[in-house]
Amino acid sequence: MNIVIFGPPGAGKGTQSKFIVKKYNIHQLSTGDLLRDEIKNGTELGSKISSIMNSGELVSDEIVGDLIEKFISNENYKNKIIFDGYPRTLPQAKNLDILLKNYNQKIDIVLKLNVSLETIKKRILERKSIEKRADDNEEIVIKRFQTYEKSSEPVLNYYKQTKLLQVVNGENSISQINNEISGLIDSMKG
Ligand code: B4P
Repeated sequence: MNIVIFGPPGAGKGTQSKFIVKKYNIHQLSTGDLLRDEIKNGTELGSKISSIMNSGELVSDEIVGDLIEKFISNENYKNKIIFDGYPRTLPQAKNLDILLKNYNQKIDIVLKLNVSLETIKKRILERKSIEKRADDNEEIVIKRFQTYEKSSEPVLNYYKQTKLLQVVNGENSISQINNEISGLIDSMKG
């Protein structure tokens, strides 16, 4: 089973992915985490992308595409991935389909978390006090939200044309969302 979890910054993609990973014994592929690792490790790629991330823009499709291919091509993760934060653009969505097909896999469900900008601002400012992420401040969050609306809307339309898309109310409590997502996954597995 491969899952895509989709939604604005701070929607709870990472939070819900961690729960899904435990419950269904699959692996989380968070492009945000992979990119932050590159920055932390001081790689050449890391220095290239840190200013992009901290301005609220998206890193290029090529860079994230390379990062996810390493994961998809790994036999240990075959059909056991939750894509957290990928795809974020239409070319990424198309690339994901191609890559999965090349490795004899497919997406089984796309979960979209719906959350308002007001809620996102509140959550991200709370997270800032805990994790101290460089891109977690109000101004950048608004920019990230605008980037999301511009780049990700076509992704949503792309998945609307499939039968894979399931919309979840991301304003609910973490455990309510957990339950709703479990119900969707369980009913899909039949
Ligand atoms: P990400 O790391 O994906 O960051 P995010 O969208 O902010 O986080 P997420 O939705 O996972 O929120 P979380 O669960 O932590 O991306 C960061 C940057 O990386 C992007 O801006 C971009 O530059 C770059 N990037 C990543 N992927 C890319 C791609 N594919 N292409 C190009 N660039 C890419 O939740 C946030 C907070 O809310 C947490 O503190 C949590 O405790 C709280 N929370 C969650 N759910 C809650 C709930 N239901 N109720 C109350 N609080 C909740």
